[in-house]
Amino acid sequence: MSKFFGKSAVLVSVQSEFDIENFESIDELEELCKTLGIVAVDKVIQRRNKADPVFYLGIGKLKTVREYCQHNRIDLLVVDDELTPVQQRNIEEFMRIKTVDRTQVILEIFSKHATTAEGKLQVEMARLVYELPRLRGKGLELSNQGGGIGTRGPGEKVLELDRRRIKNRINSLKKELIKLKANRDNIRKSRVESGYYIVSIAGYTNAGKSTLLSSLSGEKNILVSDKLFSTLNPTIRRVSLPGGRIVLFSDTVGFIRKLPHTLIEAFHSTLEEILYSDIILMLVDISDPCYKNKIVSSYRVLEEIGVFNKETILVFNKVDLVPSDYLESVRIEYPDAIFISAKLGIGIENLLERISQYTHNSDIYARIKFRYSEKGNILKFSEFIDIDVLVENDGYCVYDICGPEKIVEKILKSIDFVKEGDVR
Ligand SMILES: Nc1nc2c(ncn2[C@@H]2O[C@H](COP(=O)(O)OP(=O)(O)OP(=O)(O)O)[C@@H](O)[C@H]2O)c(=O)[nH]1
Ligand SMILES: [Mg+2]
Repeated sequence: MSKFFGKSAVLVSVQSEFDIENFESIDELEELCKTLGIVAVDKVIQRRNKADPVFYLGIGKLKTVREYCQHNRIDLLVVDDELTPVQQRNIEEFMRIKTVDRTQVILEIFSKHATTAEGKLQVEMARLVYELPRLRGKGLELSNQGGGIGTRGPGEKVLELDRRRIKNRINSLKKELIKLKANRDNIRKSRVESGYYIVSIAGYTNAGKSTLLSSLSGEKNILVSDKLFSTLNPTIRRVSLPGGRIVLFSDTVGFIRKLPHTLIEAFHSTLEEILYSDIILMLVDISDPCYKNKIVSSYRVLEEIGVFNKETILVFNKVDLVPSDYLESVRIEYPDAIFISAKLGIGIENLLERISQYTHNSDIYARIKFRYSEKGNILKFSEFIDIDVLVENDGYCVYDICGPEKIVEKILKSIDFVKEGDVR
């Protein structure tokens, strides 16, 4: 259970005149809060060009919020952006209730949902990087007792010690994560070298990525939940395409608007799974009225992790939740997209067909003539390539094979070929 569970909160957001996205941003913040069990009692949006550097909201607005909170026994203020350490301190002193920002909310969700050793370390790292410039409290209070300007009070020393401790911990976490990354890189390298096609399912949190992986692979054991950020670390499964060819699918951490930088950095090695795939499925929840903005911010995250010029298929999910005329209008607007319901299994064949098309376009072909005794060495790749048997007798075989470049190359290198005239 999160430490904020059951708290009633007011959510505040600053929205500039030009920023149409922010209305949705606060609704999204409400969803994030719900994931932690926080009850959003009210949402306040202030229109101004920029957040106030001292109090985030204008002081007049903040006063109104303070009165509201006092009258309604609100115990938490949640701010829709990352606050500077100064803003956070000022707001808390002024409001006299706990104040958390969007980054803290997301960090808290991540820390609740991290299950793997790597995920836990990644979250701890992100949290410490966030907390380091915000250290205060005991240390600072003590330092006020410590003499006049220019002298370092006892509190400052405590603060300095805390800082050093956190920096040391960050450094040792970095080292541990580098080790884990090396391990992950090796596994990934052997996966990439194996030559199998890898499809990654990317997209906004809650778009239905894990549901899709579960439905494609037939595996029930994949965590699906209406909570945000249920999946943090990558899950990889084998999926067979029409015709029986096996490709690998990976599902990983979801995206969100204003994904905190500390998290992008900490989760970089996890997000890199997307970077090393052959095809990206960009999954979008069609039933979400803000899906267009979510598409934009998902592509932004892809850019941020360095994905350029990669085959990306836009896939609209949850078609079962929208009326058919609405669905039609989206189809017309996005003629190249695929429309599915991962939950009900609608449109899955089209999706697999599209992936098959891609794999066929990337496949390479070879006609090979080899001794019958070599047959087993070819058939062990049969899940990942297409084989057309042209000749097969006790002496030799002639096959047309087509498949991923690396696998076909591997076969060409390892097989003892029969030259013309060797066998009849
Ligand atoms: N109606 C409907 N609900 C769906 C569909 N696909 C997924 N859902 C629901 O959407 C919610 C989120 O699904 P997940 O598969 O956990 O989403 P995700 O993209 O993996 O989310 P994170 O791991 O949190 O990023 C769950 O409640 C699913 O049951 C669908 O096609 N139709
Ligand atoms: Mg998931």
